[in-house]
Amino acid sequence: MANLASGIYAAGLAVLATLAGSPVGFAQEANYDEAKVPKFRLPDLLKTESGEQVTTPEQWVGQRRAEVLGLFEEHVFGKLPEGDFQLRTRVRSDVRDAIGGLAHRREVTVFLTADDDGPKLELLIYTPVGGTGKVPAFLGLNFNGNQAIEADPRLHLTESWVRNNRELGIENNRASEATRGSEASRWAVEKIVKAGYGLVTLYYGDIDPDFDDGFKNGIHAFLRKSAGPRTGNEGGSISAWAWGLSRVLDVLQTDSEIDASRVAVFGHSRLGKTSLWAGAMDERFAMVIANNSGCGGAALSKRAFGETVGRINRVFPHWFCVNHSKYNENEQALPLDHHMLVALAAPRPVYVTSAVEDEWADPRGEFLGLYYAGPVYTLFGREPLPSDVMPELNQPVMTDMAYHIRTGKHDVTDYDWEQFLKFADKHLR
Ligand code: GTR
Repeated sequence: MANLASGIYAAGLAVLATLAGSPVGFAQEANYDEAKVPKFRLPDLLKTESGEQVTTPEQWVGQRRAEVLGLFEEHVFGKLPEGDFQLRTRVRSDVRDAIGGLAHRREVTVFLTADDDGPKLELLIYTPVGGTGKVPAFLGLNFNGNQAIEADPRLHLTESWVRNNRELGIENNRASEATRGSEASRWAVEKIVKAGYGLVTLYYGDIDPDFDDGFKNGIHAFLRKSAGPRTGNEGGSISAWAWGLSRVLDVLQTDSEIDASRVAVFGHSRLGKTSLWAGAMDERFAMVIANNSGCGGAALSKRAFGETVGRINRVFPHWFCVNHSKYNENEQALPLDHHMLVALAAPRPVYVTSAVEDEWADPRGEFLGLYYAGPVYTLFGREPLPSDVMPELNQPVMTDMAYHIRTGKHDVTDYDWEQFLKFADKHLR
């Protein structure tokens, strides 16, 4: 579904361009010159707020980790109320002939309350046919509804709000039949089940529609105590999407085919920012994968290359907490940087990717965000990245941390999935 997804990406860029006055204005404003990256100093990951040096895993687990998590709650993503939810599931469909007979495919509705008309999430679950025992799995949000994963008319067409996309006949925020299979190229279902893994996905708009409505809809309406405008450190959409991923993991705890203790949380782009945040907040995720996650994801904010904090907050005011905009054109004042977000995955295996044509996401910044999380892995006796030199194109490095930069544009490709599967074979088997 390269087309539709890149359509969304391009739409984001178009809004940016409009805000900047013209596409030319936009292009001129973003910095793509290494020589113009400001001098920056990363906060010390291993120094506690009271100035103590962290030298043991116990100090990280007992103190520093919570401090770092607190910084991201306060200054970046915000915090959401725990929520008073009651999870119930109902199977919508169950077939064993999906993906040319390779996959057992289930559609499962997850209700968050006792009320069928209340908030709900629609899961799409693939597991290998003929498997013995529970399998490890990938869990990731999708951009267009579950029907976009495969062009199978039996899949339920999402009823949630979707972005207008004339190219796919979406005029009025209702998904059209034309969206069936439109995201298929981003989900290597066949490779995944053939390798013996499950795949669980759901539409991110089921959790929170991706537009700024003042937080009246989605899970915010259910979780928030007040209906007024958000303030300070109240969680935005990324926190909501991450919250939803944890609810899916709750449900998977009782699944008969998936081993919930071996679930990798995966996401692309805004959903890669989300997978990092979900993995940070919920340590039950066994592995964290952030594909082309860019600004607000693995990329260092203080590098100010490609997308900046000011840009992202202006175009997507609902993604982060209100406090995050204090750092618009002021990244050096951030009391954190995104190596600290990646470090919250430690000691679990973590995979960050870039695409060479995705300069907007700052490939080098993504690599360094991962690299500088290394000391926490070392603390746990895990193997960090071997060097601060970026690997060559299409030459993944995999220790307990993994990185690759591949040919091509902002996207998820079969190549990416082949590497995730190798990494998972190393760590989830
Ligand atoms: C862009 C945004 C990026 C990235 C992308 C996406 O418009 O600037 O940070 O999140 O959207 O999610 O597709």
